[in-house]
Amino acid sequence: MDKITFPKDFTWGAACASYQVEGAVGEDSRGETIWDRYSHIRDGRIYNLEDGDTACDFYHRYPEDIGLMKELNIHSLRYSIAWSRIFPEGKGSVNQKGIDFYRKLTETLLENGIKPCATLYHWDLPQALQDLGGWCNRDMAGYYGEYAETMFRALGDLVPEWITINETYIHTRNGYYLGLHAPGLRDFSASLLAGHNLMRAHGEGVKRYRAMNSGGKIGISNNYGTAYPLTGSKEDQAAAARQEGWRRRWFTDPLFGKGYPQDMAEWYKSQGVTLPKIHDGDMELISEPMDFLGVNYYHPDYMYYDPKFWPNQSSSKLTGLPYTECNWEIEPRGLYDLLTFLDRDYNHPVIKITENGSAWRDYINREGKIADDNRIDYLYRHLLACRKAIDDGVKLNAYYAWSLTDNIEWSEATSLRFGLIYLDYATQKRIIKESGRWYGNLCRTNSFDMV
Ligand code: IFM
Repeated sequence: MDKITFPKDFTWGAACASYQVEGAVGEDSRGETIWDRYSHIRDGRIYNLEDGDTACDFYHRYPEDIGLMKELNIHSLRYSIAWSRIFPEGKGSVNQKGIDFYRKLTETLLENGIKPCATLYHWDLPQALQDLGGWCNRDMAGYYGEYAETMFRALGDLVPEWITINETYIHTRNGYYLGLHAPGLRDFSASLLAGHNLMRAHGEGVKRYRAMNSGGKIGISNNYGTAYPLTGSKEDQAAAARQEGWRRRWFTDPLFGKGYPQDMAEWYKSQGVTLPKIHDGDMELISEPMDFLGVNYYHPDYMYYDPKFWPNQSSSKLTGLPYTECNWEIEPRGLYDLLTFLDRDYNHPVIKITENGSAWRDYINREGKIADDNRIDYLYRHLLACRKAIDDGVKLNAYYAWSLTDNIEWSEATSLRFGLIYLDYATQKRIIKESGRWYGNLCRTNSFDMV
């Protein structure tokens, strides 16, 4: 059987995020986050009125999860730090217990031969900062800078790779525009302003990291979904271009020194959107050179002209492809196209896939196994796309499966399972899924069988 082999030194990882796994929301002086506030309203905005109060209890059970990672030979864990464990009020005095937790977690990874990759912000903003306007407040970039520097000092000797911000597009779209995530706003102009400040915060993080000369690497994780026109009509083509303009170029061009895409800025003005005010130095800060671009990819966007959807006038539709439990179509060519577009448009950056994966209705079968062949199939097809992109010159050097374990999928809470490891939330028992075993074999051999 032919084998698909990856370059030597390729990193095979798995990812998770603080709010989604940690639980222990009231422990060790952790401050309230926007997700605690949002989920505790219990008006039906979260599946089954759930919350992340306990989640996977990773705060206490991380040694077990790290043990399972070791069993699977997973090389690296991408985890995130809860800002509110470090600064319960978002700024001011440091909570040493928070630092101690992340030091212990990071040391345990290293003791098990697992490379730490730490994300500084994965959506769980301290509520105290939301009370000051959240990401719409320009001062946030400075508060973030203080927090980031505190973490670089606390963990810089242990963590070789840092991610500043997770998914500016999804966080601002769902949290500030569509009201689907915390903090639950519905204001497109506010979402662009929040995005501008998140990208300024990213720049602050990169700048402060460089100033410390610690020798590690730093980048950002963006969420992309390659946009294709639903039909060949001019209207659908323009709708797809606008989606690409918003989801990809708006949140990537500035990072690489290209400024905001002019065509999109003009479009937004024509739709009555208030664009973020750009102050002197903002664009330079945002484009502080980083070491890699983190790519989170799940599905394509097949777009059609939809005049009712303000302001982009473009919506997506399912096209008949197989889809996952999230109703996300499975289209590996979207990942290949995305990787090659990013390589072409941003001067061949080093790329890490910092998330890719699928949710399915997993269950424990009569043999006590989770036989999730659909997840293996998804991984297989997307990894073939990665290999092809590498063959075509893309500088891809890491792949992180989303996710290590099933976890709290934000507003969908426990209803969507993305893990390589199954979580029985009632007992907190973990069971490695068949996909986890398949992935483990890939981590061990750096290859998989072509079928
Ligand atoms: O669970 C999320 C993650 O927190 C951010 N990226 C997408 C994942 C699946 O929706």
